[in-house]
Amino acid sequence: MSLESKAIEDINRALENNDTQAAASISQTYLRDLDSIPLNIAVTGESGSGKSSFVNAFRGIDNRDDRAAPTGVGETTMKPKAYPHQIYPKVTVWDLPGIGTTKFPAHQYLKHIGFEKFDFFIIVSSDRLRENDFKLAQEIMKMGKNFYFVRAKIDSNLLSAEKSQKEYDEEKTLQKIRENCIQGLEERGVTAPQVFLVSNFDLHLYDFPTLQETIERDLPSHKRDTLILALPNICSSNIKKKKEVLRSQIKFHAFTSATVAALPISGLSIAADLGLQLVAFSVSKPSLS
Ligand SMILES: Nc1nc2c(ncn2[C@@H]2O[C@H](COP(=O)(O)OP(=O)(O)O)[C@@H](O)[C@H]2O)c(=O)[nH]1
Ligand SMILES: [Mg+2]
Repeated sequence: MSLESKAIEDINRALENNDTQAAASISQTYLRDLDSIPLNIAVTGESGSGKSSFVNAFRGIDNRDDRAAPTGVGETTMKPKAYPHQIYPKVTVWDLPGIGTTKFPAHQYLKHIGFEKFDFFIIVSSDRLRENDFKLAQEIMKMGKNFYFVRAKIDSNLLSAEKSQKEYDEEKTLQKIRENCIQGLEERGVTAPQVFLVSNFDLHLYDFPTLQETIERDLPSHKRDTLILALPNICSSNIKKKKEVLRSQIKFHAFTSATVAALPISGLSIAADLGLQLVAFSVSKPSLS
């Protein structure tokens, strides 16, 4: 049962017992719990692959912004660095040290960065997959965590292909890169690898939207809403999803404040009205335009 359904059930039970105060308190606790659900996203890979740029893009921040993770030549992260979301600080994107720069083999590297705290990993690579990428994938798999491969800088790969190929076809080129990556990973024992081609400078293009959907699908439901609210507004479907999540939370805010306001004159009829209001909100999902 989702946290939301459980809260609605408990509120209804409290209202059936005419306990408006308990109902208000369940609603308040539900909202507080939502705010405190942490989501920790690890961004790893080789140095120079585009990790820090991905962290920035994911947070909707330009590389040149003061709040951005430093990027470019010579910008090596030696310790995991946390980048909390500006609006939802419980969502943290971690810029991890490039695996090659630490000189640790993959399993020690994962211990060193404290892999347990992360909900999932993004392994960023560019141009071609390297030995460390395979090893990282294998070790993360062993530790029972989810990971996604991001082939960054796909914009520059396409540009070179366009310049060098006689009959350039963008879709075919993308498909070929995707297949090469998947094949390479499978040959190294990574089962059903999930590969996404991304330009950190244009997240709405290529595979980033599919990456988002895949992560959302894989996350437990109570973490899914946390992720959706923190994602950058790269397309209208993101904005619609955010609207849905906020709409679901608004009914609890409305209910809490209405119940608290009603408390001095609490009684069966008021409690029943409030219960109906909550149920009405929970069953009616107006279509979004
Ligand atoms: N064209 C292009 N360049 C990128 C992309 N992502 C990163 N870069 C560039 O690649 C270089 C290394 O990126 P950075 O994020 O610092 O890599 P890190 O060392 O893995 O953190 C920087 O000059 C970035 O501007 C991308 O998607 N497309
Ligand atoms: Mg970096």
